Amino acid sequence: MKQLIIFATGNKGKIREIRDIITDPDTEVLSMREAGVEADPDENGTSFEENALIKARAVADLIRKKKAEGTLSLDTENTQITVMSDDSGLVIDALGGEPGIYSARYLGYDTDYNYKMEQIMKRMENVPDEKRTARFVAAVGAVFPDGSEHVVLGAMEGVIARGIFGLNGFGYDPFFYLPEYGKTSAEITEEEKNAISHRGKALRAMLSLFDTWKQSGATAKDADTASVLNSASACAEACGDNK
Ligand code: ITT
Repeated sequence: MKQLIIFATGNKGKIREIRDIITDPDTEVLSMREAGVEADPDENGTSFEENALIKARAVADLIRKKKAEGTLSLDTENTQITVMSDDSGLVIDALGGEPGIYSARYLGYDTDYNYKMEQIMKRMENVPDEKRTARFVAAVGAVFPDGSEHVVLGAMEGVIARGIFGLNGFGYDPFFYLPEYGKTSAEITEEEKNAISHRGKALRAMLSLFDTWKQSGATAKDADTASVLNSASACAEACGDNK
């Protein structure tokens, strides 16, 4: 059986990183646009995990509907389709967890990120260095070929800088300072970022869960991956509080 992962995202920065993280040559990765199954569900969950599942479920439902209608424009013969999604954001401790699950929508979905970062830095002008801690959080959701739903979390710890540095990455990367590199996550290479990032950790955990599922032919338990996530507890706290 061929494996096809359809990623329920319209974010080009995410999909670029996801393609670099999924290195298995036997697994094809398509964005929902490439697969012709674009969904835009209301992300009305109260946590990263809920929103990730809302997105994955919406695309999986659309695939099921299109299959039933015979309008799915994909060659699905001998192919198992898995839908995955990523709901992520920046959790800043000094701002009570903001922008959190609202990171994409913060100050307007289409607002320039330099402006968003400048506004956040203004709000944090008087926050001393030691209190500028923050983390990127990603929940990767999935609907496996048997219809079972799964979600895992990953986090990357850092500090909000006092300026904007670097051209790599996307979104809030240019002011997210990584003390161990002495650089922002927009200054390290994509390879370096994927090795330590929230998305890299969560996606690798999900892929390992998926491997277990494929090998056992049964539904693996989400709890199996808990030990894989480096910052699982810190992350779960941050995500849980960020409502
Ligand atoms: P999809 O829902 O289509 O996947 P989105 O951009 O709307 O795309 P989210 O609702 O998950 O996705 O919002 C995530 C936002 O969090 C993203 O738009 C960035 O602003 C920020 N973000 C997440 N991961 C990031 C990263 O690795 N680097 C910089 N910013 C990131």
